[in-house]
Amino acid sequence: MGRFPWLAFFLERFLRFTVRFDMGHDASGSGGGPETAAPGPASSVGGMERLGLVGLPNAGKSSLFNALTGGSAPVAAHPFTTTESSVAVAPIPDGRLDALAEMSASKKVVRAGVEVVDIAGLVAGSSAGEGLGNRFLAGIREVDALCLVLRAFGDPEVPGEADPAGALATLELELVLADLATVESQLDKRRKAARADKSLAAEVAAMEKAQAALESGVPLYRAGLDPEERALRRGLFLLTDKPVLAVVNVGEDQLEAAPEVAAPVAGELAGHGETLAVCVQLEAEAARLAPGEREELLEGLGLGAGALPRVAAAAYELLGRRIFFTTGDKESRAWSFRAGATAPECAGVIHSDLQRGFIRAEVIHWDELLECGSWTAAKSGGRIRLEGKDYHVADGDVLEIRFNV
Ligand SMILES: Nc1nc2c(ncn2[C@@H]2O[C@H](COP(=O)(O)OP(=O)(O)OP(=O)(O)O)[C@@H](O)[C@H]2O)c(=O)[nH]1
Ligand SMILES: [Mg+2]
Repeated sequence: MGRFPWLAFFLERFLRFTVRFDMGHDASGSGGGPETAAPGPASSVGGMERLGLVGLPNAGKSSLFNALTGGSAPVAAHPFTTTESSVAVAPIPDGRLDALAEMSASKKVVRAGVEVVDIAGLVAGSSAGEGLGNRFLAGIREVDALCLVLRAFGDPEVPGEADPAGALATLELELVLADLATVESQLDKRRKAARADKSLAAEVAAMEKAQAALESGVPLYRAGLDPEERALRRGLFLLTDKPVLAVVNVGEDQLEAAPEVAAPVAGELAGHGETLAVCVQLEAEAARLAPGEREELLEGLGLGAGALPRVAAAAYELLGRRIFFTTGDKESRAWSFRAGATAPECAGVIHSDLQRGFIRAEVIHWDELLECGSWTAAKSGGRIRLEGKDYHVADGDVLEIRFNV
């Protein structure tokens, strides 16, 4: 069995690879600390991607960051409380992982996570140096997707406007201006280079399309551009060339009318990004409570499991991430992988040896496994499929990897 006979023994004995996809419909939000999936570059199959919180000062970005990650970024009722980005991992609440852990009587539960970055606030004119100036640029450049935090709550103690659609327009204008400056500074150079090297023509065309959209004030995430061409602009690190979602931060007094309050933003972003209405303050307070009390508070307010599982799930969907599980008596674990990955690639998220020595995957849908009650019962009932190297791991699959190194 190669260099790691103990590993093979361990895996044979304990690991059941369970692959599934869950958008958190029944997410409980309970249990599990801010544990992380395997770290790695964002472009890799198993790497963790970053969601950046972007908004005007006092929109509630740091409050949302703390609620999602259990972090302690400073929150205060004055603008520009946040001057440097903070990064932390938000665990993805996952009811199905909990169910698998219960089935396996796992001693430990490890959730998948998404990295969240709390970025300094933007103001009108930021792209030209107002407020904290260009500081936001670097923060936004290094994330894979944007979460626009838009303030709808009114509070005389907290300076700033309660105008989510207006905030969206202000933010988008600053991001567009910053992107336009980037494109314009590069386009002539690339055009010249393309005269000598014809293979650069497609890149120049992709830049020109971006320039046209930006000049008409449209952020690239809603310009209807060809997704394939995004890759050609990657080197420009454009701020609006990333997927987006919006969180409209509603006040406690707006909870009942939340859909109407968020409607103007939802209308603007329709077809380009999801809009979620969230009372960030309430969620942040609930997140600080012990699990039992948290559910009681949220359910008492008619908020079900709260909005954080929805935000985390929307971020996951936006980033094109999926989750697979390992489950056994030692631990049940959710692992993150890039949508469309094959069974060997997913095996490699756990350990490179599993990818290298991949033989086949035994596959069952996660809820079928639960129905069977155990892997052994599923197997003896003939419910397990055999899949090879080309198998694309599908939402809701359960796998056991056979390998030999
Ligand atoms: N009433 C009310 N206050 C809120 C809500 N969300 C945030 N706040 C308050 O608004 C103030 C600003 O919140 P932060 O989370 O610091 O906002 P921020 O967007 O990080 O602000 P900067 O870092 O200055 O850009 C704090 O006093 C929060 O307690 C809300 O839903 N309702
Ligand atoms: Mg802040």
